[in-house]
Amino acid sequence: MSRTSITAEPFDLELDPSTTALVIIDMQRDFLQPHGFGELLGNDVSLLRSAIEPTRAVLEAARAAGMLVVHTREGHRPDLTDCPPAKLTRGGKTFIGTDGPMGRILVRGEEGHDIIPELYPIAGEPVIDKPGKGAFFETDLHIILRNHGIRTLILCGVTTEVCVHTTVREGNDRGYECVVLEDCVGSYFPEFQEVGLKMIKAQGGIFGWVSNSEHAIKALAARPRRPAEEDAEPAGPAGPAGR
Ligand code: C5J
Repeated sequence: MSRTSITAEPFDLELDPSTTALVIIDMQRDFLQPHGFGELLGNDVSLLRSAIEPTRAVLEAARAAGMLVVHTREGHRPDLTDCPPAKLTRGGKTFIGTDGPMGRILVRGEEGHDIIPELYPIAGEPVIDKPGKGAFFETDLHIILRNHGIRTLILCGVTTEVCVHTTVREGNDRGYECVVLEDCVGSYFPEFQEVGLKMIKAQGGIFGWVSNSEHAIKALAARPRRPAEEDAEPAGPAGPAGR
């Protein structure tokens, strides 16, 4: 056990990097890239893209700390048999499975469904393909986390009030301590970003904690002192010889 502490709201959280996973939600081309599906719908993708660089920095810190890193993608089988009719034809319109600027919308294997190059997974990092908004629903995320002994989740990704929020709620109900990094999540709607984060940390942290990339990187870089290092401490008036 090598515990460290992350500065967070509503209060600082102790965590152990060996039992903490970085979970990066749906940083997919269609949601984030200019000329992708998100922009085609009239959204300002720069509101999401601002999360890329801080997330990349946290990803680097998590990899350096040897932490489990999990990526998720929202999408469906090419035959759409795993897409509920209510999702497929929401409001009488059909987007999922139709042709978009980067292939069929939210269909696995299509260019737009894949993760943006800046945050692309490396070997050994599980990629969870999820049919719903929450990363636990109809996926093997929970068993993967349990098999790694994970207790704490650090969350980044998009969108704050939809897939990040749903995953935090699911994770909290399953007993995980969930920390959302406010500069590493994004929404097409600034007011949803603001209130979405407030909702997580309200009432003493009803769903979890809110922190930021700087605090997360600091916590992950804090190397706890090993007993051998403490023995080597120079002896002064307050040192071992003076006690
Ligand atoms: C995600 C969405 N990833 N907004 N999906 O939040 O539909």
